[in-house]
Amino acid sequence: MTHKWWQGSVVYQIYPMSFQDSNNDGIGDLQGIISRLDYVKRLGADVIWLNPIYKSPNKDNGYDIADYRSINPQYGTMDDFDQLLEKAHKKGIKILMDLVVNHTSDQHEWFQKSKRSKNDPYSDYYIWRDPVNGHEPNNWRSAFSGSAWKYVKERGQYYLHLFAPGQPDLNWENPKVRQEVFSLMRFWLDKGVDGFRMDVINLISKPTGLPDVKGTATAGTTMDLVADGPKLNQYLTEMNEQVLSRYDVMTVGEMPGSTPKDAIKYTGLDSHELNMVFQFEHVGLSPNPDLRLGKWNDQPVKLVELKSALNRWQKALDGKGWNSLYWNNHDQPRAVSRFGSDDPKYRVLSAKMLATTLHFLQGTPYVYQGEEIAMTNAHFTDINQYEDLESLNIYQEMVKENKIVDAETMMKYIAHSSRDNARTPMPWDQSANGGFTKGSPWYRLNPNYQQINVQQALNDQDSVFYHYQKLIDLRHKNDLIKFGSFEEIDPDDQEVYAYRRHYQGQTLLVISNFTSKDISRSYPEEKTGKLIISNYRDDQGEKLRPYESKAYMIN
Ligand code: TEU
Ligand code: CA
Repeated sequence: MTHKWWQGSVVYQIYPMSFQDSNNDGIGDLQGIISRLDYVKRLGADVIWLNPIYKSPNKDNGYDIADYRSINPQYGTMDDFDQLLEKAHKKGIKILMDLVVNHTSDQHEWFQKSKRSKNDPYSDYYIWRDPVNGHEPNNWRSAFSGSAWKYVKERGQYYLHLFAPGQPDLNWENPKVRQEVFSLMRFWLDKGVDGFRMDVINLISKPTGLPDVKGTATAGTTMDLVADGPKLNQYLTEMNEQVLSRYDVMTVGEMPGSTPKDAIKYTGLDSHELNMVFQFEHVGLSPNPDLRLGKWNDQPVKLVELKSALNRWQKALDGKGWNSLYWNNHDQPRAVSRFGSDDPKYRVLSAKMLATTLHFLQGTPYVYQGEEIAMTNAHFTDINQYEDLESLNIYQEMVKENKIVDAETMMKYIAHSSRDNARTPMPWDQSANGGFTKGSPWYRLNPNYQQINVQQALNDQDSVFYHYQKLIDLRHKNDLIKFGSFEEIDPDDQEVYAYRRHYQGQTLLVISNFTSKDISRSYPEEKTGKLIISNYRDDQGEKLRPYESKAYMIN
């Protein structure tokens, strides 16, 4: 296979609401992003993925789109967007848009018309069902608590919403819906955007007959049942034929619950659907043993399980598909808090360790804003400090309504797992509100922004930022890092994540101590290899210090 540009690229993810405010209304915006393009360039990223910036009532921060062809005024205008695209392209940075087409907002014109009556041209744009014995059509649960169905009087029917009630699921069975989606994709591609990150794209084809979840119906078991539906392949093939194949773009499908086998089906090097998927295995580890609580827990991840998840994907896709590599994003707690240590003593060391471990795997790495300065979880303790509907609803459901856990325990789970950990505004410097805004920020900053901010990182040659810069530079210059095959080492080692990459007679050996202890390990090639990166100043061979991470190139 010929190498594609996106295989050698590093993506920087921007959450526009929390990146940089330019007009002091407290909300990040497009001009703010433009003003920070040089920062992204300095890091070395090739592509920016923008979370949704379309018109939206923001029930789910833009993942509820009311108009796919207009910019949310809080972010600016279409003119601002065109400027961003042009300026990014001039600097050699590509722009990836978020495509959210499993559902729309209930404010979208299609839904407004669809809910009016059963005899409207839009009536079949969504998934409507009659009540069954006066109840919901099945037992499916929404990802954001409660039933996945909502009753509408005008039609005397329920509509399906796998996410919030303000996010009705589109009916992909309807060919008109598919044409609408393909047409809006062309609208953005014709403007010159460089591709799409496709939101929950493996949920668009619902299982035939919409059967009940067997056993306990939870958000998680509902998603597992709906994922990878019978017509997903058909829809993605059509999308590729009618749209994607006509442009040189990059696509990544967000696919909760998908396995390497599914990923090869949709992203296989000779399938013509998507380029890569976001899989969830490594970010879904250590769920709560109580199914009803799902992801809400406060237990650390076991290294052996983490390696097993990541290595499985590395081995399965080698030569057959392409991985996307990420520790965190706008839906996940901060990487250093979850997989490393945010204790000030180890924060920088462990963040660099995580970066090295991830960036030397095979695939396209994604850096989520703030990860490059090792931002931490916010450690909020009061439910009033949270903003995201997922956290607020789960607290209401588990503590107030069903009394499944006490408030204090739930607050620990939320502090550990909430998406809000990723959504605190970007701290640029030590000034008020971290230089994010001169107004009043839409969401509170992480209380540690005086210590952890971009200015501090740029002024310190040993910062996490420069470590990422070096990793990205090494990837750009080195075909082994881009394309080398993967070999796992000691999968049962509970303290060290080590692996090898091979390419045209060269080997890369990567060794990371995931603990805060001094330990000792030996690997044969270490003595003959050339150290290419480390998070300590010197190399002590077999001795591995807390969170020590290093890589050797062996010719
Ligand atoms: O996320 C889909 C998803 O499966 C989960 O990550 C989910 O949002 C939640 O975090 C489970 O705990 C995508 C978007 O990334 C997310 O921001 C949206 O809220 C969601 O789809 C709905 O559009
Ligand atoms: Ca603003």
